[in-house]
Amino acid sequence: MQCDFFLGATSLILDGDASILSLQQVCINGEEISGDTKMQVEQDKLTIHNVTEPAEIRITTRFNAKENTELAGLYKSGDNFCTQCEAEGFRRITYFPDRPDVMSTYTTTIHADREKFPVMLSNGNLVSKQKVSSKDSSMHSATWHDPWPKPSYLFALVAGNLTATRDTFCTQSGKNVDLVIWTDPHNAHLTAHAMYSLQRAMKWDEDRFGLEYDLDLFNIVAVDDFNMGAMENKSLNVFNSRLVLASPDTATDLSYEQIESVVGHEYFHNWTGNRITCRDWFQLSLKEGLTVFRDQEFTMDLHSRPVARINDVRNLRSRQFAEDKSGMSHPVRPISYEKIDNFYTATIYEKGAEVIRMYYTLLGKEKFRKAIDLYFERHDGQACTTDDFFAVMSEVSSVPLDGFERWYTQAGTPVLKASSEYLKDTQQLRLSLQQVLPTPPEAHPVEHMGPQFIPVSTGLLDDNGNDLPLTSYSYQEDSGQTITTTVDQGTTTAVLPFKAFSGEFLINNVPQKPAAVSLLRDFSAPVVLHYNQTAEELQHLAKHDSNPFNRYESTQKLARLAISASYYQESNHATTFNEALATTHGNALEREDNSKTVTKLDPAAVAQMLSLPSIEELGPLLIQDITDSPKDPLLDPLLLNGVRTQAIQTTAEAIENDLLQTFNATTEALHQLEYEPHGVQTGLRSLKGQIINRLVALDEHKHANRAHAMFETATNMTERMMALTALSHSTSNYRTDALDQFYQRWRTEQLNVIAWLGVQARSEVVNNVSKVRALLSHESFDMRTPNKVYALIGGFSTSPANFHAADGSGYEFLADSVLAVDQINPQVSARLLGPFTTANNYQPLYRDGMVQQLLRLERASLSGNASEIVGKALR
Ligand code: BAL
Ligand code: ZN
Repeated sequence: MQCDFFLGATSLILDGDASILSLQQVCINGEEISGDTKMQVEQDKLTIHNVTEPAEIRITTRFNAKENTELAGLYKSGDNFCTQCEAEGFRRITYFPDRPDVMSTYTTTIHADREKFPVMLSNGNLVSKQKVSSKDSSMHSATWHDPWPKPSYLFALVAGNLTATRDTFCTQSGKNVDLVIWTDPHNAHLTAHAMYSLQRAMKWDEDRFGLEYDLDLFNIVAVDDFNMGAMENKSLNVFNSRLVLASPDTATDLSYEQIESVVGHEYFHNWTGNRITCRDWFQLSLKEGLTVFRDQEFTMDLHSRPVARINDVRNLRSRQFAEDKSGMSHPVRPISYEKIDNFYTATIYEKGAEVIRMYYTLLGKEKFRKAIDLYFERHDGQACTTDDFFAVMSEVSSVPLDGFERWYTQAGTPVLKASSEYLKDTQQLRLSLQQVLPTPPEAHPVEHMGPQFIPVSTGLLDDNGNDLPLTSYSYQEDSGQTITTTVDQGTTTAVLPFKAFSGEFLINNVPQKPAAVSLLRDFSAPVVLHYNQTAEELQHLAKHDSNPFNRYESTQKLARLAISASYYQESNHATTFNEALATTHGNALEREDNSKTVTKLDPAAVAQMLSLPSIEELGPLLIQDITDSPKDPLLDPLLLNGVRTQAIQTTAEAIENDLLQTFNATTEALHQLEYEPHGVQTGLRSLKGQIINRLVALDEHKHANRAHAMFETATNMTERMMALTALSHSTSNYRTDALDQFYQRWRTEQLNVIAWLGVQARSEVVNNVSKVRALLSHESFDMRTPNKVYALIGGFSTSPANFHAADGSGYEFLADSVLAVDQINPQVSARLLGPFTTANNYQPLYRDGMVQQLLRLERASLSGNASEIVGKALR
């Protein structure tokens, strides 16, 4: 490997991990050096003394890639070699200044056995490939050169017996790019969707952002053993095979959607990440938040914008809001870390994307594009910071962005408290807002925290459900001066720029008292909204709001209120909200008379409206919802799970006939269609899946046979898995039969086996822990394969009934598993620990059970990755 970098000091300090590397030789300008006066090797670095510029430094290291079970650096997946260098894997290959701001050009030569490793890849362009010259040698070599300077975390190398699926893409300037997807030979037939997704991503980035690909070749390699989802190495993306391979029999609709989104995400990194990278790892969200925003927009432009937005917000609430309420709470730009691998979090990614979306909301589509253009013009080829990004946005924005930068520096989810009053005399609606920031970690004393800039997208509905036109709004500044802002004619949604701890907006020229106020449309800021609304107002919004996100949100709020009233034994409220929820669900299922469509609304949106908030979503929202209340804020997860299940059953009972009718209608409609992983049929399947779950949860004796029939007649993985999931929570014999059938039929397909492990792990059947423990020894399970570990052990922790079992058996299982996995792969064991980081949110019975296991883990000699999470969970 050849790399150019500048030496700034006489002692050159290079990162390196001596737990894997064995240093063989160091030569400077062709002369070998040795001895303590010339160099020192320590556990994490190599120091070479008295180096004068310019110098050629040649370092030879040895390591055993086969035993590299951490899957960081160069390792073996099956019979193939591959690399993962982000964040600090390159130092497990050789000694190097392994930081994102050291940009170098790389020339890589690979030598390998010709038969075992016919394919040898690295970044950039293939310069030469040849047999090793001696006559009977079985070796060959390949040299690659990447002309673009890049940090070491983007380096990649792959060698193995791989099959290529090839296609091309003609860029906007007429350049032909070769596209290749490399897989194990038996999987080559599963790459069509990934290839099509790549082509669509390349086109979309040109159309939407004017960004063209900058090399002649783009490779994707699918590997089975991978810690993350995928990696954006320059021109040689390496992917977890579950995010490349797909056929109707091995992938669900959701997998198809994820493949498209992640292929897009990694491709989009070529500009937001590779061409402009991060100055240091504290800036990780600069590339990840922005690239998630870009992949979200890609999905929205290709499919349904509201459905995609709802999915993104559900994901944010269940993962990132929960993280904010945990020992892992950190700002989008973290203040400290022990292991950067632990900070590839929902806060960096998903909250980071919300921060970008708020710029987008405030600037508008055109100005946002102008600002992004300026970002590329000014910073192409540089290693940058979130401050650089903020600077270009501020420069282009017509709204002053003061207070916005606190989204990067202050941890936690703000609570936005709202109240409204109609002022008949002046024909105004007064909207009073207050933001309450969470109690910060020590690094941010309360007195140093300032208000965050919250864009509040607002609309008003009349009695018939129509939007009232908006003309202007007024706001009284701290100085006492009132500013009136006119909104564009015909506008029915105004983005109110709320930047204070408290303030009042007056919406002018409102001729009548609105029947309902629609706040935070499209979820215009990542906050928890407290706004008192009656069941009638929420039902009105659920039925009529012109903003589909808020139609969904109103049903979710009814569900949250129903569940929280039952949880706190407020039976009158519980009855009111449960009834309102059932009516809303019934309304959502309405179909047009004489219409061929299954539902009036998009079936995908109906499925979302019918789904109740998950326990992960409910937990932090429930805690937040009662902050003003004298009630105990510590959660009882089993009680919460129980009342949630009850709400599912009560509402399903009230609309059982509607559910059955729609179930039959979706079955019939789907029967007419040949499987495609997109379009209206995916919505129909998701509605069908939602309904079968509700029915089996309502009465398994009555409905498990229906789920079993759905399983047996399914012609695709989506419906098969939906039926299997519904059955997995039941105790009926149909469950065992379906699971057995599934395994027998699909045991040779790794992706199906992983799904099979996961569905059993997530089951809510009581005492499932023993079944899951048994699966650890099943022939299909392998502790060294992250996908299997995440499915079985990670999946188990998402089952509230079993993870939080009152006897502590769930917590013990997780701790036992972490101890075992940590010996093999610390990045994976650290991720498994996530559920323990919320220990302090629970009532003593549960918290103490988790703490007992955390203390047990603390006493064991864990990896640095796992210890950091244990420490944070205990603080
Ligand atoms: N950079 C790590 C994988 C990803 O976010 O694309
Ligand atoms: Zn990324």
